[in-house]
Amino acid sequence: MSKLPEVRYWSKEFETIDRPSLKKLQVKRLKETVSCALKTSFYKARLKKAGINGPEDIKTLDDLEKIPFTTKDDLRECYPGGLLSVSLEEVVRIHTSSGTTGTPTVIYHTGADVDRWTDLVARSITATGAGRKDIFQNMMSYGMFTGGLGLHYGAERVGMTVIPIGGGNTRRQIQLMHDFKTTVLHITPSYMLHIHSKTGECGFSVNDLNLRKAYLGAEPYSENTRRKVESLFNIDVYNSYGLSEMNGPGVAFECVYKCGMHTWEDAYILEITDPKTRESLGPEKEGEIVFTTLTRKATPLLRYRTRDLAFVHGGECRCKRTHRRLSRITGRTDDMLIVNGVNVYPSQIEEVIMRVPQVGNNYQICLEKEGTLDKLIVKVEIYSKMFRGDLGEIEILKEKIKTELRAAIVINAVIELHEPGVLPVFEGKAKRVIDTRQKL
Ligand code: DLL
Repeated sequence: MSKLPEVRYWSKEFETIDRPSLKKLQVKRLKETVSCALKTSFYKARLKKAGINGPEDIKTLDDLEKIPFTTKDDLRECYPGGLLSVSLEEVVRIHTSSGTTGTPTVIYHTGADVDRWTDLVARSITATGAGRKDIFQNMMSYGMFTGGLGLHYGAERVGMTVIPIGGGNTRRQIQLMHDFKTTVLHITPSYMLHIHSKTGECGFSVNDLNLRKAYLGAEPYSENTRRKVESLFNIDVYNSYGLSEMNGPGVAFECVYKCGMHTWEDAYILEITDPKTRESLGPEKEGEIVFTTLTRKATPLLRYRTRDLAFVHGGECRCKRTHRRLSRITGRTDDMLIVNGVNVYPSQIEEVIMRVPQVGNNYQICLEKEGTLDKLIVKVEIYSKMFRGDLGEIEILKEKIKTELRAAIVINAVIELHEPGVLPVFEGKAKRVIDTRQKL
């Protein structure tokens, strides 16, 4: 791993813009966004009620507070065309969410919207030190999911050699990584760990690969998982955050210093708000991420509540970018589990199990009812050599994980240890939590 990272910029002027100028730019773009939004009946009614009839009602960033929040339910109610603010002829692309949890949400893009998104991705890739010499294997699925196409266009703009394989087909992935000497991967953390499990089976070791970096995102993962992937593959891992409502990937990305994700504030206004009081929070205080698009014309979104929880790092980054750094996503306002009255986030469980060296590449969190009580079962794959040794060691390991979990989450979990390959594998976003309690 590199010791003294070289700092490169894609659009230095914007990336290192001084904060007062950035704020001025944000006000200008917010006015334009409000104008755009007012073309939809949804925002026209919403903004009018809030006393905003035109861009002239936005004078400073403090005026943002007058704007009501937009929620996922609002987007669903507007499905399919209620938030489209240009004529359909101007639209070149549509992305929708999968709709597995209800009506899908839809985001329309004009050609210029896609172009600006591509530029943000190119900027993000360059911030990690990658460039024209890199071979980029994009293991995120293409299609309505934004992970595939989003990075694809940005990588091509940077001039990388792109392998657009998409998700799945693990053997072929590994073979291509080997044959084309892939240097950079884009992949979910869970699939990355699976790739590691399968590399040996395909007749390769990580030393046969030419991998240097991986962009991991699209699902939550802990700092311990980052470290684990870095040491398993001997590469640098960069966190990448985004959501389809804000285009997709390329909203916030780590630079070579890997100390939080620079959020591209010339394209998005970032707010951290208290999920209960809605009060705006300062640096280092965790709350819900709220975004306002600043450059998107086809589907402007104002103060969109992401339900993702994080905080903004204080201080400046050594790379000299002035865009604030978002912490790792610590959970979602809707993924908190309540186990016998105790609140716990899946990320807290992952943090503990992924620091145990014997733990392999997969785990699952199950919640069941036992009588009137909740039972938390943490199923963990461990390296198979453990099963060949003294079985007493397995019992000791179980106890160790149980004790460490209890110390972190104050819950007595049942620990199940499994051989590799037993738990379900996901080629896209992993489904880690199986909660059957409601069904009883
Ligand atoms: O997952 C966009 C994306 C693709 C981001 C590829 C990064 C890489 P959605 O399918 O709309 O879009 O899901 C967005 O995924 O609100 C978070 O809850 C979660 N998420 C995305 N990136 C991260 C991350 C894409 N780095 C939802 N860490 C978001 C934790 C993440 N959670």
